[in-house]
Amino acid sequence: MREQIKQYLAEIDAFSAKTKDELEQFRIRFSGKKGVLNDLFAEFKNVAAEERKEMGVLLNDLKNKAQQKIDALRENFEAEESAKGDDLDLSLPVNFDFQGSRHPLMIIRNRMIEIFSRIGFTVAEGPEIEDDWHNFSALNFAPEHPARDMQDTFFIEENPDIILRTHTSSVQVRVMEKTSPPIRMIFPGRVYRNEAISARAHCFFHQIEGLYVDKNVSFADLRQTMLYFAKEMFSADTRIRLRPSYFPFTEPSAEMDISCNLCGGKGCSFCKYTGWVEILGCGMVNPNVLKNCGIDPEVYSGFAFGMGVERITNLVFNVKDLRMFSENDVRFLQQFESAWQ
Ligand code: 2U9
Repeated sequence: MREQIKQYLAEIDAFSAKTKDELEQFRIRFSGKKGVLNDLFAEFKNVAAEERKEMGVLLNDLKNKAQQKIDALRENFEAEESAKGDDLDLSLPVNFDFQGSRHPLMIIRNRMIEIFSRIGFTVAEGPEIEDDWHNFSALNFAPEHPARDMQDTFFIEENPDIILRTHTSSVQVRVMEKTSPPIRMIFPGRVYRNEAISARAHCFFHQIEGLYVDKNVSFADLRQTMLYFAKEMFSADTRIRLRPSYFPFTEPSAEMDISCNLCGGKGCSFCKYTGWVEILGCGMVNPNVLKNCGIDPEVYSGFAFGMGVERITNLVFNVKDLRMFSENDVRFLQQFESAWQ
């Protein structure tokens, strides 16, 4: 028996299987019901008492070696199959539970970009951390303007001031400093203001601003571009109205209302019975700003506009509380993508 075990150990040691079938044959030969191991254990009953201990150890060692060989070869085959992708079942149904949805602000932002891109506006982005020049000084803000105050703006460093941008106008300055007209671009991005958080205000929001600088750009071009945007964004029968306003970076400046898209201009609680809803600010780029950015105001003129993506999204989707946009509640977020398409 000792000699037999020795031969089997050598056989196990030398064995390797090219196919799973060969491995199965090997398993049956050693571990099967009528296999080598069962035969040897049956014989073990007849071993003389003085040899039993030694034979028991040898027999158990043989049994372990056979099992180890089988396990190792089986693992090799499994690893090979998984590398080939044979265990990938492409017919399994997709798990829809974990599908996300586009954020309502991004749905509206993309729609706005699409509308302006149809009339030749391209997109530019810039840094959220800005210096005083690009956020305030180049834009003709007076030295004592309240927006420069820590109460209104988030400061990262003082003297020289490094801040979180309060509008994307700083990107317009950066573009104008290194591009000569014609410039026809829109500027989407997140902006920050130091405000107490409520249903109507947050410490950050999203803007899209626009800029068109060329020879002979007029207020009529501004008005017609804004009318086109309002009709495409809301509905073809939307009307606009421009009210005089003031911004340091535009002159003349205006605030723009659209006819209320809930009551069609007749008057309702949404438009506070005026028939009009404010959506954006705009104006002709102040000549001082053109000069600050290295563009000759005697040769070129331009219009600019700015609007809050949250405000437009509220109007389109009738969202009442601004805070919903940053709470990450999927029950809120998942309502919009399918409603829009
Ligand atoms: C440059 C020159 C002019 C961008 C403009 C507005 C008017 C405006 C507000 C709307 C709501 C900001 O999001 S909001 O709070 N914006 O009213 N923005 S004109 O004018 C520029 C910008 C850059 C170089």
